[in-house]
Amino acid sequence: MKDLFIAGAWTDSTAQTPATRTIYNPFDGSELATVSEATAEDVDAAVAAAKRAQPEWWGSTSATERGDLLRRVADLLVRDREELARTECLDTGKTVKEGRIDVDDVVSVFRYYADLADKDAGRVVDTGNPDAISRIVHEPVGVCALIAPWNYPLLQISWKIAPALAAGNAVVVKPSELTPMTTIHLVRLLAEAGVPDGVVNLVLGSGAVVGERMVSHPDVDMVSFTGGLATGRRIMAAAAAGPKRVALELGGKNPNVVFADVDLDTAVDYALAAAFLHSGQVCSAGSRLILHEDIHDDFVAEMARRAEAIVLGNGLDDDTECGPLISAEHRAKVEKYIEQAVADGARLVCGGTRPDDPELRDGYFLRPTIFTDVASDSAIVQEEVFGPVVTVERFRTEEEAVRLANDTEYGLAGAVWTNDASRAQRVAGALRHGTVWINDYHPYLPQAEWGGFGKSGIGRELGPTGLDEYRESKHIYQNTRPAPLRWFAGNGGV
Ligand code: TXE
Repeated sequence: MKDLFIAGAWTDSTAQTPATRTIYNPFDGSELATVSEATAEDVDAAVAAAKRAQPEWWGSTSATERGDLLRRVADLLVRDREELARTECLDTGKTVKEGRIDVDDVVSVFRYYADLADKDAGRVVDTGNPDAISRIVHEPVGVCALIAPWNYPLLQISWKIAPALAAGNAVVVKPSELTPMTTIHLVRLLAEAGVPDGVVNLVLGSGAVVGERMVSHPDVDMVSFTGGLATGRRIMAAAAAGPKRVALELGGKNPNVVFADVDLDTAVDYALAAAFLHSGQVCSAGSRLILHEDIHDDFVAEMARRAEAIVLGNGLDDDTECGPLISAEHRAKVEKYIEQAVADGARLVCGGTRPDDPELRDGYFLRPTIFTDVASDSAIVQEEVFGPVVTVERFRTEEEAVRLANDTEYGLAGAVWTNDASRAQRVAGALRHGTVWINDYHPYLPQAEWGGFGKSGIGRELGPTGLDEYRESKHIYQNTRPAPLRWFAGNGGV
């Protein structure tokens, strides 16, 4: 079992006793694979390989060539689409259909950064002096540590790898210890596409050992992390010792605001997808539904009816609409939030328990759950639950809707539903969230920045800004007619 990729070679852990980790299928708890578990020394070797390889990679390739390489990776992802989608399903519990959507997204992200790689070579700056030339060029940051979570393993690591390579960096990659399988596959494809040895390195293992070593390593110039707020804080604190650059995507508590003038059928349909896609384990999940009081009761009744009908099951089955949560521990955490909400006086409209179906007994399932009559300052409304749980609040005025939608420490994404075009623009403008959808939920585009206000993080992924995260700007100034300055008049007796 050689699952670590260091300096262009697949290697095993250097641990004294062979270190491995078992990967489980969250649908039934069955064993999926056993993979190598890296040590801190393996991380050191990966960082050293990246540090050696990066100057040569940057110095010997043009931006166009780096773009061509990313395009070859995209083609290989297309070739392996079905296998990747299936692996993602087995590893995360999501449906194969969702797995395919993830692969398609990743393909378009690699193609987007392939196209962008050579489009911005910097700019010329006016010096105000005819004898001076000034320009801004972009250079890579250096060695980047890329750390991803378990909900969208292939997608989230690709959002980091593609721009990092386009910019000429070398990377050390760590997927979540729960879901390494598609990242291992992706690294194989990167090697097949011709990434030089040492430019992409893969280490597997826990956050406490492998992640911490990546973040604290003095030769790592930047950390890009997607995951939970508590871990994000630790990473930022560790990076401060460098100091080194950080990019953080830390989740959200995202409002979905619905005014009374919308088509109820459509808005309910989207509210279900917003809240329950991938069992709510989505950083932008619409977990805070904010309804106009005139439609509140009808909306909730219809949404609950449809939520009860969501087909839970094995992601490999065509008729499954929702898979399990990622692990027993994570489900227990979500169940605690549900218990607490009930204790706090929220009204449980549907769900709140595990399904009865004996076929789902061994998986980490939870029924789609809706709470009404929630206090806006309660944990269920304010904290990221990251499960199939949505809270419903009601509003009377536009002002109240905006206040509720912004009543969060997070600020990743949100939506407003209305047929009043002016109101839609007013509300979208007033929301303090990194992405706002009007009459939609969840779409994102490789060419549009993704990231959060407030505690949702620092920096942006995707779009041109997603490339800038991995570049330094350098100012090169040339005097074309150098002559003595005589600033110090007495100097040299002149
Ligand atoms: O994530 P962690 P967890 C949220 C969600 C969830 C909570 C905790 O609310 O309930 O986070 O999930 C690595 N140094 N999100 O504990 O710990 C870890 O190995 C360096 C939102 O599973 O953030 C994994 O690779 N790395 C989110 C990655 O960090 C460390 C998606 C994410 O794990 C580390 C997932 C350390 N000290 C959870 N500790 C989103 N933004 O989409 C852990 N890691």
